[in-house]
Amino acid sequence: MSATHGTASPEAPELSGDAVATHCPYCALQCAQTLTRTPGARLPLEVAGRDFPTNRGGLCQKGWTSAEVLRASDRLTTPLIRTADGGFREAQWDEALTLVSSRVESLQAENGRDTVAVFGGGGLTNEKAYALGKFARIVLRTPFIDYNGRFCMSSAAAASNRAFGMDRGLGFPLEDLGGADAVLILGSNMGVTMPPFVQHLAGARERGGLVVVDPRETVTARLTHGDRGIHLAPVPGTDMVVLLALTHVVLAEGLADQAYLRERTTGLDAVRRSVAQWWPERAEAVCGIPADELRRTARLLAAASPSRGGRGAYVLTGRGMEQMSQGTACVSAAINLALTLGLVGRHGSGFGPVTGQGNGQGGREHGQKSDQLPGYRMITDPAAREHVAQVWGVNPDVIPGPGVPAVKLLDSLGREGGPRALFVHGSNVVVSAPNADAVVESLKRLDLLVVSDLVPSETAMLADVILPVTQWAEEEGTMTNLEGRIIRRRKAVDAPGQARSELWILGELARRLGVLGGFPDDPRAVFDEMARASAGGVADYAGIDYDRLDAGEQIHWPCPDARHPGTPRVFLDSFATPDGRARMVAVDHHAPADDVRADAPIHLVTGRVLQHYQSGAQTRRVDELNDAQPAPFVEMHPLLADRLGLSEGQDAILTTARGVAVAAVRVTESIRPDTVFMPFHWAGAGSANRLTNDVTDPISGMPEFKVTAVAIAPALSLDPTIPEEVSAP
Ligand SMILES: Nc1nc2c(c(=O)[nH]1)N[C@H]1C(S)=C(S)[C@@H](COP(=O)(O)OP(=O)(O)OC[C@H]3O[C@@H](n4cnc5c(=O)[nH]c(N)nc54)[C@H](O)[C@@H]3O)O[C@H]1N2
Ligand SMILES: Nc1nc2c(c(=O)[nH]1)N[C@H]1C(S)=C(S)[C@@H](COP(=O)(O)OP(=O)(O)OC[C@H]3O[C@@H](n4cnc5c(=O)[nH]c(N)nc54)[C@H](O)[C@@H]3O)O[C@H]1N2
Ligand code: SF4
Ligand SMILES: [Mo]
Repeated sequence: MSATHGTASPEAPELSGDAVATHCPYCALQCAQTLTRTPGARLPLEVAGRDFPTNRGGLCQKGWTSAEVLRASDRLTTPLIRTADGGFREAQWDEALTLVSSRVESLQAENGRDTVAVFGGGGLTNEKAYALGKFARIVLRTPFIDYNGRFCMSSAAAASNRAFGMDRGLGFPLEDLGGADAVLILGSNMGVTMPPFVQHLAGARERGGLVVVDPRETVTARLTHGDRGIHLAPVPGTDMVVLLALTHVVLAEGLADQAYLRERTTGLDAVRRSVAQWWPERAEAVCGIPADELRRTARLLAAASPSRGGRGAYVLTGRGMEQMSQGTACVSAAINLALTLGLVGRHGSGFGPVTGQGNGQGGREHGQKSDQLPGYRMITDPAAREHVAQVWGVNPDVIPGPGVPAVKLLDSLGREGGPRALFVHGSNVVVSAPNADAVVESLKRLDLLVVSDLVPSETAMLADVILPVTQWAEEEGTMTNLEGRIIRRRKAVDAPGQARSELWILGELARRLGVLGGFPDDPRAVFDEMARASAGGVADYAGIDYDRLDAGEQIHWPCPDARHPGTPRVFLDSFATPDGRARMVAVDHHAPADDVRADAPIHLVTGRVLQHYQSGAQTRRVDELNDAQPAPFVEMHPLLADRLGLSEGQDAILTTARGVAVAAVRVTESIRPDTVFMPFHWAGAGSANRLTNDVTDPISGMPEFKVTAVAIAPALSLDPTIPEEVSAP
C-alpha cells in the first residue's frame, strides 16, 4: 500500500517490509522520505518522497540523491589517528578513544578543565545535541561549548526571545501560509534552499500578495512576476531601512491594528518615534527602493491584515537579513512591522524565521548553545541549574557557567588562556566559519583536535583524531523541524565498517574520563531523559515520547504532559513574556561594519545554490550534484563585469580586508550592478569565507556573512602578494 493512501497517518504510514519512513538528512523542511532497501544494488537504499504536511510528497535534488552519501567513496569507516609524518593511520576504537581521553586528562590537569572546548551542529539529532551539551557540562566540565547554529539562527532566536519570550521558529504549521493574502519574505531564497516550501506560497501568489526582498532576482523573487506580487531589491545590508519605512507608512497612513497593539503589545511609543524619521523618500536614499514601491508594499500588507478585513498576512525572515552585525535588530524591525499589522499569535497570520539546518530548531533548544541548558533554559538561572542538575544526578555547582559564542570561541583557540583542545561534532568550520583563513590558524594552534564526522571534511583533515559516525538512514532519533514539529528519523541500513553513533562515542569517552553511567547509547532512553530535563522549560518536550511519535501523532512543542496534544500555533492566547504581551523594541539602522569605500567599492553577498548543502562536505561527494555545480563562482551584473573588464567564465580575484579568493565569473542581469554574489559551499582558493567578515552582532553573536566590501579584478593582473595557494587554484 502506498504511503499516501488508506488510513495511514503521515508519521506512521503503512509501508512494506522493506520500506522505512523517515525524513531527509539535510535542511529544516525535513521532507518526508520512504527508503526502500535494495539488497545487492550499488546503493543500499532507494529514496522516494512521501506525503507529509510540509513537503506534500516533494523532494529537491539533494533529497533525491541523499543515499549516495551513504556510500561516498571516502566514507569514514574506522577511527583515524594522525601520524608523525602528518598522515593518518587506521586504529581500533579502543585505542582512539583511550588516546583522546588520556590527552584530555593531561591537558586538563595542566591547564584546568576549561582547556577543552566543544563545537556542535544543528544537523545533530535532538538526542545527540542533548548528549553533547551534557557531556561538555558534566564530563569535561567546561563552559566552552557552542555550535554552528550561532551562524544560522542566533539573530532570529535572540529577537524572538526578546519580543515573545519564546523562539519557536515558525510559530505555526507551514500549511497555514496557503490561506493568507500576503506573505512578505525578507532575505530567504526558499525556491532554491527549500524548493517544496514554494507550494505553500501558492495562495498568496494567486492573490498577488507575495513580496520578496532580496538584492538578487532569485528563483524566489521571480515567483512575484506576472502580477503575483512585488520584488524589492535593496542595497545589501539595508533591510532595516526597508522595514522602518514600511512600519512608518503603516503608522502614518492609519493602517495599524490599534486594538491589537493596545491589548497585546508594549513598546509602541518608542517604535513610533524610531520610525518617524524613516519616511519613504528618506529610506529610498539609503536602501535604493523607490518611495512609491515602499508605500505600495506597506498598503498591500495592510490590506491583507485581519484588522482591515484581509485573509491574513505572514512576515518571514531568512539568513539574507539576519546574518548581519545588526541581525537581531533587523529581525526586531520585522517583528515590529508584524505586530503593527496585528499579525502575530493569530489564526491565519504570523511571523517567523525560516529555520535552516535539519535540526536547527531542536539543535538550539537542548544545550549546545554556550549560555543554555536543555529545554531552552538559561545556564545562569539558578532554578534551571537546579532542575537540570537533578535530572543529571549532579550537584548544581558542577555545571559550569556560560561560555562564549562561536566566533569568539574559534578565535580564542590556542591563544593565551584559551582552550587547547576541541571536539567538533557536525560542523565543517574550515569552510563555513567567517574569516576562514584565521579559523584554520586557530585550529592549527590547538594541542588536540578531535573531529567526529561521516566523511573526511576539510576540518576533519586538520584533526589529531577522526572518529567515524553514523548518519541519517543508519540511526534512530528525532529532529525538530522549522515548525517546531518533532519528527522521527528511522534506521534503514547498517553503517559501513566501524562507524558508530556519537551517543555511543560520548558514553565511551565519559566512562574513560571517570563518569560511569548517564550516557546511554539508546536514543529512546536519551530522548526520555531529555524530555524530563526540558520539563517546565520554554521548549517543553515532557509529554512526548517515541511511542506517541511512532503512533503517528504530529506534536509541536510545548507539550508538557502525555495527554497534551502539543502546540502547533503558539501565542494564540498570550505571549510567553511575564505580562503576556509582545515587547516591541525600538531599533535603528547602521551600515555594515565593512562598508563599500574607494578601495573596495562593491558589496559581496554570500549564500547558497540548490545542489550544495552548506560546507559541501556531503553534497560535493554526490556526482549528480557536483556535475551540476562543480566549482566556486561569483555572480555579477553585465554592467559591472564590463566595468571590471571581466567576462563569463573568466577568473576574478576578489579581495577584502580579510583575504583573497579566486572564482569564475557568471554574468547575470538578476543582480544589482553594485553587488556580487558568491556561494560558500567550497574549500580552497574559491572559498567565500576567506573573504567574509567575522565581526558579530552584539546581541546574538551572529557574524556578518551577508555583506562585506570587496575589490574585484581580472585574475590576469595577479598581485605578487596573493598567496600561492590562491594564485594557482
Ligand atoms: N540548497 C541548499 N539549501 C539549504 C542550505 C544549503 O546550504 N543549500 N542550507 C540550509 C540552511 S542551514 C539555511 S540557514 C537555509 C538558508 O536559506 P536562505 O536564507 O534562503 O539562504 P541564503 O542563500 O543564505 O540567503 C538567502 C538570500 O539572501 C540574499 N541576501 C544577501 N544579502 C541580503 C540583504 O542584505 N538583504 C536581503 N533581503 N537579502 C540578502 C541572498 O541574495 C540570498 O538569495 O537554507 C537551508 N537549505
Ligand atoms: N559565507 C557564508 N558562510 C556561511 C553561511 C552563509 O550564508 N554565508 N551560512 C552559515 C549557516 S546558516 C550555517 S547553518 C553554517 C553551516 O556550515 P557547517 O557548520 O559547516 O555545516 P555542514 O556543512 O552541514 O557541516 C556539517 C558537517 O557535519 C557532518 N555531519 C552530518 N551529520 C553528522 C552527525 O550526525 N554527526 C557528526 N559528527 N557529523 C555529522 C557533515 O559530514 C559535515 O562535515 O554555515 C554558515 N556559513
Ligand atoms: S528541501 Fe530540504 S529537506 Fe527537502 S529534500 Fe531538499 S534538502 Fe531535503
Ligand atoms: Mo543555517
